[in-house]
Amino acid sequence: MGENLVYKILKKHLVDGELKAGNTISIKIDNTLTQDSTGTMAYLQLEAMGIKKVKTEKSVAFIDHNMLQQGFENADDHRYIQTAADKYGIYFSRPGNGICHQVYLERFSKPGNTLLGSDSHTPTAGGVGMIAIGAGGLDVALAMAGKAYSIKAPEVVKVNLIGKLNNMVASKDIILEVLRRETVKGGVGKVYEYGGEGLKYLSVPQRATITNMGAELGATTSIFPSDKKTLEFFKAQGREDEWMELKPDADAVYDRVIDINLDELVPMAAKPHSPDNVDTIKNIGKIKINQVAIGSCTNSSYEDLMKVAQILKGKKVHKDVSLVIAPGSRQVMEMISRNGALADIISSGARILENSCGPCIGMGQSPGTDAVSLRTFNRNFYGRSGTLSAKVYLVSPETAAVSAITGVLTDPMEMPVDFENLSVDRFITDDSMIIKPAEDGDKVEVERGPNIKPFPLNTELADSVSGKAVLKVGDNITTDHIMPSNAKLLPYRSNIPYLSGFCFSTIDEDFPKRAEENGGGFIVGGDNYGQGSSREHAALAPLYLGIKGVIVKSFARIHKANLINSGIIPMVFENPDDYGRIDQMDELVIDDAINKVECGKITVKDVTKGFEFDVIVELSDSDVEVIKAGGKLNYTKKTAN
Ligand code: MIC
Ligand code: SF4
Repeated sequence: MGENLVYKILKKHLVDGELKAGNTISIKIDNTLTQDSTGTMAYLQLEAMGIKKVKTEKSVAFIDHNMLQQGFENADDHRYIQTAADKYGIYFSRPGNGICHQVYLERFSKPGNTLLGSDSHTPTAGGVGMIAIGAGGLDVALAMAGKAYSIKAPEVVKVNLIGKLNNMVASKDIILEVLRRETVKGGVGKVYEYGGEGLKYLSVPQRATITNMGAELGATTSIFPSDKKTLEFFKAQGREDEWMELKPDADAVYDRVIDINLDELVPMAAKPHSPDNVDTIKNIGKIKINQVAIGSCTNSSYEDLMKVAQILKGKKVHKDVSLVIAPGSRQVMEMISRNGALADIISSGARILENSCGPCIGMGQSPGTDAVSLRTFNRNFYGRSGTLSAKVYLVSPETAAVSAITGVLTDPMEMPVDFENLSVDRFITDDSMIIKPAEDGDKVEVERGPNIKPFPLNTELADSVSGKAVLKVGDNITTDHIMPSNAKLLPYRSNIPYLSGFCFSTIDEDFPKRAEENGGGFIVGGDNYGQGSSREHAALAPLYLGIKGVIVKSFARIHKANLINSGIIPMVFENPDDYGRIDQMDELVIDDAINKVECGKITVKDVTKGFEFDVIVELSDSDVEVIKAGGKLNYTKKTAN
């Protein structure tokens, strides 16, 4: 039986466990990445581990999220990360060099390697054949300290690409189609491996759009083979010595195969407020738009911006539309400035932002009240843009640029352009904004601003755990609901006491006060709880407010791991109907908690209503120890002594 590409790479990196779908395995991590909004926490945790130098092949710290510097907080965090990187042997990509995933793809990616990143879109690097996984900062810090990373061996879904995309249909439309079919929770426990004859028409940046937004499926990661197209990209980046061919066996076995006929695909959009709420542009109709935003780690490559420039050339942005464009990296910005494409963009009336996440994470450019915003990004969760009443549609760069001209949502096939010069033989490669770490880290002093506060630590699991169900929420709660990010909050990512005051604030302003007044307690939720970002703040803020356990119908992968790392018990209703029997503020009690966590099933008493229900706690053996110790940092310290 032939092997698929995912299992070939996992096999090479296997440290522990049997490589069979559903089993817990641990794998060696070759590379790590962090960005600033999760990085401060990751480096504080790395420092707490007391190691001298990272043990990975290469680790990189990027600054791309918190770039507004409205106060001293961002600049202080950048300084902290830069000095910590210098001390511990980590490469540092300076603010202005670009979005972590775009720069990683261009300058650091390596086919066949494993990458763990403290950002949920780390799978972007799967576009060149890496196994690239998003995780919480603590797991990334542990990988930097040389520890293997534990995951469930995934099921592998082959996405078989047939035929060729028509002009004005984009690789964004491929991933939107996959999301339409598979949904935002369909990918949990799976890796999507792309293959088929359609591969030969897709460039690395097009592939990276797909692996990037594969995060929205809830998947562990997504991957493409490393082939001639990949070699072209590595040559153009001046890194052909880092390329190697990687492909599945001809008779490779998959758990499932889905076919996508590229010839039949048409331009699509994800409607508010979920990336899987997908329909064709034609079906949605010509709705009036107020803002168009082009950029983010999904769609800000040289190829994307060349297309945008050629659509905008000689045209003007509609008078009622604000068009903002953020190139993905300094390489992209420099290339389009030197070849004149930027001039075409500027003369259309577009507004140019710096090379960073920007509006994607609510750092500026919030739409107006009730505004419709078309974005080439990957997430349109409620409130993420910074404006609660805004309606965000996720689209391709082609759809975005064409609609910016017409002022209404427009199918780009109505305004075809014969694109040229979408690829180059040689990118401008200038790594002067990537700082190598010090040879001798001992001499480096880590600089800490007053915004950096210690992170909260849990206590050992008690034998009786009780408290009120201080919050009851529905399905598909995102980490943007749990711990919102916007220009006002992002500067406080290293200050959990402050942030916790805004926990769940977009849906229930009183939650932090209620949790504190009741000494913490439990959160009750529906399906796919914690989807989206890898931010461990969505576990640390509840921990700070005293939350002891979360009881839901199902969890998203990264958030569940972050809860475990914080020592918060992740529980899943054995019978989902019990969800309906509990009301907010019911008193819940777990007796004999330590034994129950060990055996994987807990009986919870609803004292208010006078009934009992069972919940499943699906944990690996070491996760059980982590929960008992009150979180992974406590556990790591305990096992080190
Ligand atoms: C996001 O896209 O939500 C972020 C901001 O990049 C996050 C990380 C964070 O919350 O800091 C992610 O995707 O993990
Ligand atoms: Fe940045 Fe947005 Fe990408 Fe997250 S999804 S890394 S905020 S560009």
